[in-house]
Amino acid sequence: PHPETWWKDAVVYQIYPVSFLDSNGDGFGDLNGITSKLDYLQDLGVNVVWLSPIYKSPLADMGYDISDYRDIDPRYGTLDDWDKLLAGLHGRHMKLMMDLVVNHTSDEHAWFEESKSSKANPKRDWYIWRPPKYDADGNRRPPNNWKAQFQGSAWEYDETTDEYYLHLYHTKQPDLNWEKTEVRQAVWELMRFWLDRGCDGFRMDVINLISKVEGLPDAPITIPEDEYQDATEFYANGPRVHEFLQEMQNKVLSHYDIITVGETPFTHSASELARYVLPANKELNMVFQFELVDLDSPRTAQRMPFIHRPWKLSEFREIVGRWQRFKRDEGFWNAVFIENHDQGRSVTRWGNDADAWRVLSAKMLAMLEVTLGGTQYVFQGQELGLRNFLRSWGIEEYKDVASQNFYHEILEQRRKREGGGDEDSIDMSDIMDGLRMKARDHGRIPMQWDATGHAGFTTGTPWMRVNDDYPHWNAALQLDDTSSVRSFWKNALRLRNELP
Ligand code: TEU
Repeated sequence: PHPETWWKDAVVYQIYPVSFLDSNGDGFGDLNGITSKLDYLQDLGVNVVWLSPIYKSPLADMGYDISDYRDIDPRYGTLDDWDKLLAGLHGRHMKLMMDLVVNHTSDEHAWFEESKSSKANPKRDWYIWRPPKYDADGNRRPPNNWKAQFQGSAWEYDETTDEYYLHLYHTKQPDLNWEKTEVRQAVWELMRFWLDRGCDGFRMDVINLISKVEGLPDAPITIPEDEYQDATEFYANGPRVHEFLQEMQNKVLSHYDIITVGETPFTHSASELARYVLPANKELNMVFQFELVDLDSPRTAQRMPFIHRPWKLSEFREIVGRWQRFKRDEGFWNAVFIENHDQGRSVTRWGNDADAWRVLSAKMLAMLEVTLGGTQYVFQGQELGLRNFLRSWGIEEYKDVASQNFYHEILEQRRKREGGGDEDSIDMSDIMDGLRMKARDHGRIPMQWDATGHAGFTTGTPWMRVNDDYPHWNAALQLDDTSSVRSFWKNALRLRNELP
């Protein structure tokens, strides 16, 4: 046990609030739903709950687009409900971790509305604005060739001031300009707002993307037929990121006894990630590295994000082993996870979810996870062995903007290549195969509580279709069954706790 670094021994349970439990019948999960399930979580052996974003948001990227950092979206409840949830957790000696999404805001955030209103506005350079470029024919073009993570250009034109703003993700997620001292101060203040209200730590969304390379140069052309190019090397682990995080440590984190985990995509280099984690650098407790969950992605993942690549057990084992041994003596600390709200279900991807193997596969993966060194993360439904929904579900069942944009961009490309024509005549089966394994939607379907309508998730109409298997695959059945996946997880977590 590590009394002074309690977060090392923690079992963190990630809740995707919109899909956890709906207490008022509007089809969206909410804070009161979560509060009513705290005994379920405590019984499982959870010490910390991490909430994906519950702040005010137009939900263009399901809450990772925040329009007010200091309020709760009415679909999820109120600040009062949040206080009750916190009290319920603290009363059970559990802690609450919030999602900190500060690489970007929503375009509906007051800061952005001011910023876009005029070039003279004091908040103009809180975001990243650039004038258009013009090609030889006089057509208006974005300032550079960077591709957004959700397809298309990373720049959006705004008529008000005849300039483009940078958005690494959705057009409704403009990137904040961290070069600006006032922006950083505003972030430190909103962090203090939640910490002073009692929150016990942060998961920091894409925190390695906050510093962009000076001059925002064009990315090299890796795929000539594509209009926009992978530019991750110009914004992942950028020039000032460690300076910014040390400032955050100094101004905010060091004043509280909390847990911090950075999400650091597009980076498989362990030595690069060590800089965020090694205690001597005074930045974060740990990061989510993606080498393992990217194993079944093709090398062209920036272009074809949701395509599945066959993988070998030997590769899987090598990655796990290497990270377990990495710089242990210098205090590198792992975040152990295999699922989250951006991933297909582990039993489907890394095991076998057919009836004959599903329980065994889910238990095997649970055993792997709990026997690794690091802070343990469990994603909602993982403890039940929930699986991906079926290949037969049509594209309209996929609610994630990343799935939708990917599908439609490819559809459009193929239609052009075939000289226009009817959408239905275009073969998209490879894309549907990919989404069936890897879409973010599979982690986002409603929790399966019991065999009543909509799996007991809601009495209304769920915001997203419930998986078909819920009548025979749900928490109620598994709680009563000592040989279930849920019971295995509970015993495994208890064992882990008893034998550190
Ligand atoms: O995700 C970061 C991220 O880049 C990926 O894991 C993402 O799922 C992938 O690029 C999609 O193609 C974080 C959040 O976890 C995710 O839900 C948000 O959409 C994203 O940041 C933007 O805030």
